[in-house]
Amino acid sequence: MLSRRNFLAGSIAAGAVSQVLAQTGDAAPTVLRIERRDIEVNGKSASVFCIRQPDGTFGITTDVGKPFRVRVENHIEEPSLIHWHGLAPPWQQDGVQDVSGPAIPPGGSAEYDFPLRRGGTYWMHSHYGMQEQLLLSAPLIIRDGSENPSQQEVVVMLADFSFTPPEQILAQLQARQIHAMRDMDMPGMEMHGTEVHGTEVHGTEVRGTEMPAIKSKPDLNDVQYDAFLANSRTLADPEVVKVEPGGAVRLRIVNASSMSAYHIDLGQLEGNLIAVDGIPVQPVRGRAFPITVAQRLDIELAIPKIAAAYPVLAVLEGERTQTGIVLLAGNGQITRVSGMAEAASPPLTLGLERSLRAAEPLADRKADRTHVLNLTGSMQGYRWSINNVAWTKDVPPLMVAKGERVELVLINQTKMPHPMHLHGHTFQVVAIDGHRFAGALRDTVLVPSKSTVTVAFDADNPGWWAFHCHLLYHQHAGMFQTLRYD
Ligand SMILES: [Cu+2]
Repeated sequence: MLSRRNFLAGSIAAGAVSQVLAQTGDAAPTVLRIERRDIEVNGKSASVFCIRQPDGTFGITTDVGKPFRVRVENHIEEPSLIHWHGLAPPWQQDGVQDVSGPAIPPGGSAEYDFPLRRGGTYWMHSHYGMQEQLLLSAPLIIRDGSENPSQQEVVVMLADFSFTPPEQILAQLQARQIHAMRDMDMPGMEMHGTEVHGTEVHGTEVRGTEMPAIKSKPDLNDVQYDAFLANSRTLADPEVVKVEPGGAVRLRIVNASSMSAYHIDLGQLEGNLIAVDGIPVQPVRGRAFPITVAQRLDIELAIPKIAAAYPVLAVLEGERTQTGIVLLAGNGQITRVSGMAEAASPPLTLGLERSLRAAEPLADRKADRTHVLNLTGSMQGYRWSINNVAWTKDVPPLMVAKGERVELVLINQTKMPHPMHLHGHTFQVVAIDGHRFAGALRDTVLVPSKSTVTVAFDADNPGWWAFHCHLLYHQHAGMFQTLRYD
């Protein structure tokens, strides 16, 4: 056996995980290849990434009880690393650049092997650089036996797409902020440390905290995308999934977007929301459900007996733009669905979150430790931060101890919403703006502007774990922290 110390030292070198593997099993791993592929968006070809098996299957579908035994092969021209979003692997296999392990070099591979304790709708994505923006993500579905065999499963991966490379998008965001700083450098307009993000996205108007007129309105969508995709396609040429008239469908919706939140619009259908972030909730019936970046929704649908097309749409938060797929029952007619909803959607709220109740909540317990985390932002250089610290490897991790019940109080002091994600653990939403309740179990929670959300988790998976805003450019700019315990 490798000692833990040796293992940690070894994990700096590629191949450490496979050393451990040699001791644990010999069944052939599932191969996942990180590859380039061409897709067509708005009539133009684009080269993006993907994660697929040698037979072309995107991502992986597996079962609880089976080990997650995977070999990731890097077939692209740059290093990469895959994070298993929502799973609780040993931390060295969590796939976060600079935290849990070395990147996989071009032509290299890495092995993963850990038990799957819980079923649900998860996903995988690059946690290296900004590759996630280039669609380096895939579904990760774990069946647990609760599925209804007569129910057809439909996975919908949502993504935001830009022809502009992510590095350039970030540079533009930074340049716009600096430009805005200069514009704001005028008498009576002082900058304060936080809460100065918020230049107008579409033009030259400068907004800031000193202007009371815009205080009530959160800033949304600080990147302007060229397209929004559902299973890599726009509504100009959507994926059409054949379903049975009178049949049952389980939608597994994954918001794999880098920066964009949506309202899922089921149109004339009504659905039962049965799980969020892969974990069962007491069912909620509805036609519209919010989904922020990195979250998942499992929705059961009863397809009417009438042969028809039933679009499942995702309307961009605060905008009219929409994407989606079409469920086609029988020989129904497909009519073209516009890429624009009739009216702009509202900003996401915590209305649904407040009403969600975990099917199996955490045991009732007082917190042993509470961390108050202010979500902070500075316009200068597009620097997003936690407690005014933009993360580097030198930032001390949050301290917790094994066995503790930990609460994180997330106070959003900025004007943008932040979807906050904890690695390696599942947390429960236990308070919104001070009102306590036993909410959903999740791995990613929306913290709207000027709101406070408290989440609780049991420190039962020692290691070094990331906790960050899942908006790609916020995370990259420093709204990132870690927690670490033995
Ligand atoms: Cu953020």
